[in-house]
Amino acid sequence: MVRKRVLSGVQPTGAIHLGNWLGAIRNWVELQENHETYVCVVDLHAITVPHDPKQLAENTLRTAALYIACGMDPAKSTIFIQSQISAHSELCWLLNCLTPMNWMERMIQFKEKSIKQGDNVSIGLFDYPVLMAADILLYNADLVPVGEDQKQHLELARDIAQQRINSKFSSNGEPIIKVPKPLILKEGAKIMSLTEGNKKMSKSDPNDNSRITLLDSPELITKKIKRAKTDTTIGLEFNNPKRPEADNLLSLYSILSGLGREVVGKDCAEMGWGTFKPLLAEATISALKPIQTQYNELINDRGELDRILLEGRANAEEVAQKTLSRLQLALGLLRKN
Ligand code: AQP
Repeated sequence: MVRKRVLSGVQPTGAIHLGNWLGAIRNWVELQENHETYVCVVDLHAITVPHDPKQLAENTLRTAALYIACGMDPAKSTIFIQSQISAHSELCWLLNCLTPMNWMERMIQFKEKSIKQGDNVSIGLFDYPVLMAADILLYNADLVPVGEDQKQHLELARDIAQQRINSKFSSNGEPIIKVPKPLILKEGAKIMSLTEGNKKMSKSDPNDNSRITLLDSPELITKKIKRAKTDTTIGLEFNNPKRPEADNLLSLYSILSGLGREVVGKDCAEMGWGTFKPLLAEATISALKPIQTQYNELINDRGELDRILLEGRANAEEVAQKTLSRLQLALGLLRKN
């Protein structure tokens, strides 16, 4: 049976945290078992906001190593760095010329992210969804795992592929570009900030205490959990909108301990925060330990990491160049013989 192709990625905008792992990378690890999985570190997206070049290079490498440490298997998946495949930027330009401005003006994430940047909003940030469309369309992805915040961007990629490319430029009725579908995952884990229960955990939150990163030491994890925002109610519960912190920390505990929601819901129903927090800290430290061990091995064996990324790059390059050439031809751009 032909396996469906999936594409996804994370921006190296900071240290990978529990939200990135539980909401994204963990799902890829399952998907790679019966899908053809392409995952990249989307460093070109990371430069759409102000960045430190040294930090970006380091975060890019760390993110790739963490994909593998979390269980992405180079023998099953293609793992690569976005900017090393020039076709992403080239396709982005072609798509820019085909995408109506008013489609872009509707993008909610741009409106939200641009507010954060004040006067420093780049054209790249505005163009982010087109670059994301290029990422997806280059690899003929059948499916793209998307959370609520990325649904609109995937819709844009589908509209560009269908309405602006296939229906306008196909000379024989055959699609030039595959139109991807969203992959809505069963149990989408949205992890919230440790310091504000209604805000998602985020790499770029200026408050380090708002997130637990996958490389935090046991001491730091314990300290961050100890400081995490709580309320004055005794007993923890899921789904009480007035208690977002309780819901978030209990959800984290149910996933990280492996006990599941039903068990922890019962076990913690009458527990005070002082008893609960050390349990959560212990579960977090244990869950991250194997990842940290594998990460340390890999990051200290640069030869192996480079080899994996080079192989991923070669696989990705082959597919990406074919798609790019198809569209270049369809648009009337003369190709080299
Ligand atoms: N808090 C979260 N809970 C669940 N999933 C999350 N993801 C991010 N935060 C959470 C998922 O991780 C992937 C990474 O996406 P991204 O790097 O492209 O950007 P993002 O969603 O904007 O992630 P961050 O960590 O919040 O980064 P910054 O601060 O740079 O914007 C996506 O699949 C996302 O759903």
